[in-house]
Amino acid sequence: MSRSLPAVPVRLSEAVADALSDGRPVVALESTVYSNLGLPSPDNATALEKCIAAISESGSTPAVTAVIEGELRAGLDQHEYERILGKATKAAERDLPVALGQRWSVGATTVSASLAIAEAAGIALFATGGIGGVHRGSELTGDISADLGAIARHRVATVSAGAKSFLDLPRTLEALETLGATIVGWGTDVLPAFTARETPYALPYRIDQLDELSRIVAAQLQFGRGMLIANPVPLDDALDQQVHDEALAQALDDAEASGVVGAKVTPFVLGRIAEATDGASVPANISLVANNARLAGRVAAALTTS
Ligand code: PSU
Ligand code: MN
Repeated sequence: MSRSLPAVPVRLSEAVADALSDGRPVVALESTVYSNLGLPSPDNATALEKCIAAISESGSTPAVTAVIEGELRAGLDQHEYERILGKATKAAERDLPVALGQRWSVGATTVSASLAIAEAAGIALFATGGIGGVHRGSELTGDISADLGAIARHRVATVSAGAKSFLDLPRTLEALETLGATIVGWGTDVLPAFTARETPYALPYRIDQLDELSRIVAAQLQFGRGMLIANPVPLDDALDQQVHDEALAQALDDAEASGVVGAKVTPFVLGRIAEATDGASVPANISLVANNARLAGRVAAALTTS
């Protein structure tokens, strides 16, 4: 006799619940990148507004994920946005049971947590900035983001501007392959790295047509698994490569010297890069995350019309 598992409890906003029950397109967003852990204030609010607008303009409904007052949420009401923009606790997928059990007031969901929530809600597309991955020096520290396994495992397609530039990018690609995560480049042959459009690392597939991309996503969803769509930062907003590389080298040195480890590494390094580029990394960051939200919205819309 088979018994079904209890469903993961996700509270949907009215707009998201209506869209899902009508079969209209929905795009999930994470909340860590918009919190004090991702972007400095007030740029975080700008980024969130732009992502929401980009999804709406594409004809899809935005569903920001978060933990609020001990509940998993997909879709927040306007007055609730300020909760995630402020001080929040980082919640990866493994933290969600604790966030529920301890009734966290605000948990900012990372990529892995957002994917778990999106899948439970039945949302097929998810947009973020740059995913977490295999950290440099992981052969010693073992630091590999839970984002990677979550991208492969959950039945949701993720749009990101490749992986964050401070990661070990070749190992990140290898890990995605090992996990069985399908990965395609949107208009690119190589892996983009966040504020950089290009890296030397080839992707297995380049896709240039939206209908082709949406057919691939539809097929992937039939397998009940997830995939990564690597979408380069728009040309005009990419960070100068040399400026970026210098800031990154400094940020990584600082992280090591300060003994930062674990979940604190990503927020620390992102903050140091913003400082070292005199804030130039921030407009690039806003542009790429909105660009990903737009593409996710277009794919979600194409999926429902095909
Ligand atoms: N990309 C950004 N800013 C961020 C993150 C990604 O531009 O803050 C967050 C995402 O939520 C991602 C998380 O899931 O960092 C990865 O953290 P870690 O490396 O600790 O797994
Ligand atoms: Mn980590």
